[in-house]
Amino acid sequence: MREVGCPEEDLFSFLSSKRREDLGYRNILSSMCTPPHPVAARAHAIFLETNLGDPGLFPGTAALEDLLVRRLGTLMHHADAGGYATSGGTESNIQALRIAKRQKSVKSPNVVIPASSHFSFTKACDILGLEMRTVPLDAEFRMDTEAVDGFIDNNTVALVGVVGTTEYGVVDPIARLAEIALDRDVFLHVDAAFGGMVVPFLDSPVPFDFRLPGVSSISIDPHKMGMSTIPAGCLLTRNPDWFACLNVDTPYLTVKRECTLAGTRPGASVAAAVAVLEYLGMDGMRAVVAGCMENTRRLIEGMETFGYPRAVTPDVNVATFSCDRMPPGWRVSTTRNGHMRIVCMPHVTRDVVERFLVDMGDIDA
Ligand code: 0PR
Repeated sequence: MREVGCPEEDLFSFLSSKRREDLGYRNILSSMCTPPHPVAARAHAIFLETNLGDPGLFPGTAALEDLLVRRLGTLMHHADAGGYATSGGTESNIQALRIAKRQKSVKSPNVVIPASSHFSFTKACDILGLEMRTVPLDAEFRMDTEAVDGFIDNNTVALVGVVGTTEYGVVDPIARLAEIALDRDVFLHVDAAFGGMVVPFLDSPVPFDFRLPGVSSISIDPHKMGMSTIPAGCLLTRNPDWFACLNVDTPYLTVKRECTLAGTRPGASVAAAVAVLEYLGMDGMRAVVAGCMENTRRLIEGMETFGYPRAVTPDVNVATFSCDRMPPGWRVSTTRNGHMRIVCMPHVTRDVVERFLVDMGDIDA
């Protein structure tokens, strides 16, 4: 550290210069994050110093966390779901598997997950000492439910399905997984970190949530399609009491027990998440999602006109292509199978899609 502090103006010109080194979202087509909605940014600023790790000091902010859980629980067709605001999909997935592991005491626990699952499950299995059993995908990159049964045994503590896969934007056959989970008496965790804020707002959403009796828990991230500030995730459970198995004593806090993974937790991004849901409502979210899906379809159509076929028709706003050319100045990503991947987040407007297609056309010309 400096012996003597630096003048504020110098400090901020230094910080601004660093910030200018960041890429603007304008040309980023690879991200599942997006600039926060203006009401999210405004709410965030009001709650900067709030800490949900000691909720008795911030009862107003804690009530907003409860409201977030109730709103997302209702969206998932279970207003009384248990839950808390996590730092994102990774923490939600770790905590869901912790609960599942606690619920079934076996010597060599394993989890059965699709090959498409997010790498947060690799971290979760490492931390929790779980064997990760990876189920292959079908031709459309969905978990092959025919194969699932063969991977489950008496040591299986959880089955996982994904709603809106990170790389191909497809939804696993959750209804079938829920049947298998009930039949084999296994905890079913649904990773809807991305798709949880998309699928419910589609014209004809496939059921994937607590309406299916076999679904035990759901990850859903406001800091992705919920346009909140970072970090804002949420883990929901069918039974609120399930969190008790994670409790540790916190004798000197305003609460005596805590089930969260993090101790100090931001209230600002939780207020931001609530702000977006309240401001937009179902109608507003439907409009945002309809726009993203429309842009996804237009992008696919445009790319196919250039001779770059889609890898799969996605269920959410993630488009993938057989295409090895990249127009300069754009950020796209490449899946593990070598497909070009573009996430049509709210900042990827129709204009952005058209500009991208013009640039793609130019490299071909
Ligand atoms: N589950 C799914 C289905 C996800 O897609 C992700 C993240 C997670 C869990 C983990 O969520 P957190 O990152 O919130 O812990 N998916 C994105 C990805 O890995 C995250 C991301 C977002 C990466 C923006 C890059 C980026 O620029 O691609």
